Amino acid sequence: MKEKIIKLIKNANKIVIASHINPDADTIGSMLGLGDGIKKIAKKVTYYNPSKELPRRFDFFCGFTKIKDKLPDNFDLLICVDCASLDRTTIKNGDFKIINFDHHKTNNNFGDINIVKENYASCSMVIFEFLNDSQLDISPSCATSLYAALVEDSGFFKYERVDKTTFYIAQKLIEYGAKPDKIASLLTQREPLAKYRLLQRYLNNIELKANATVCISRLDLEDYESTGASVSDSDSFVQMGLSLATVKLSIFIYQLDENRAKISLRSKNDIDCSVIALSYGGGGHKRAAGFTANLKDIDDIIVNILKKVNI
Ligand SMILES: [Mn+2]
Repeated sequence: MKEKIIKLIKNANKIVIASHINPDADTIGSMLGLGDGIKKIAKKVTYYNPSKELPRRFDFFCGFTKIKDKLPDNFDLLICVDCASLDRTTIKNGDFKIINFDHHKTNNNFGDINIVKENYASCSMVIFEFLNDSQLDISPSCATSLYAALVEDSGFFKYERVDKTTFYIAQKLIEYGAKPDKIASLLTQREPLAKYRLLQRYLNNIELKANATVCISRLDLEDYESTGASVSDSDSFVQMGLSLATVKLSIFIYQLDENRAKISLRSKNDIDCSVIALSYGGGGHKRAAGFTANLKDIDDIIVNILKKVNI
């Protein structure tokens, strides 16, 4: 399989590496780390992300400024990273081969070649393994992007899929030049005040339901506008709801535009967020998942989720 991928990369005239909409550190770090790793064997690589705005926190990843929100007119190979389905990239099928590197259990194997490791805590671990096993160069900047992706997607080694392989790959990335203290500081200690103004509102809006086992909070467009914060500033808030002692499911609803909101889910114990998200057309992992819905349907959806989880 790896040889086949190397051959496809070497033979392609134009390669697009694509990351998912509403990007997180894992999709951006996997994309840029992979691009850096294959630069000696690839003719031309374009980094693609469909979002208009990228989180500034990732600006230390190698190649961050080269990410485009437009596709080249033509390309013969598409490599998707951290995408459970092709529509996460917003790219439609076309006259090109697709390689799919991922770690989502909900991945629908949309590629011509699929390397999906659902036991891995991050997609960047899948990318590391591919580069390492193929004897491709892993530069310090490549290791930095892959390590940053790994620590952020694993909640700094806190989440369920963290195991000895996670630490083994983290160790290898440190050997290749990733600096854990610097990366942690760059990821977590450059927050804008607007984010904390928005967090005040998130905390104020918290409601506990179902015997305080479900935490629900909601932010509207007005909250983002009046604090000056962006949607990506609230990415981590849902996790705070889950930090409460009695809470087993944290639900965070945030408005995307006039008609739609995103519902983000995090869980402890046996609640499978990906099953809930899938039933509303979204996806994700057991402990972390999400979906988009019409504003007018939100209240009914919440009632239904509360019925379903049964805690
Ligand atoms: Mn991921």
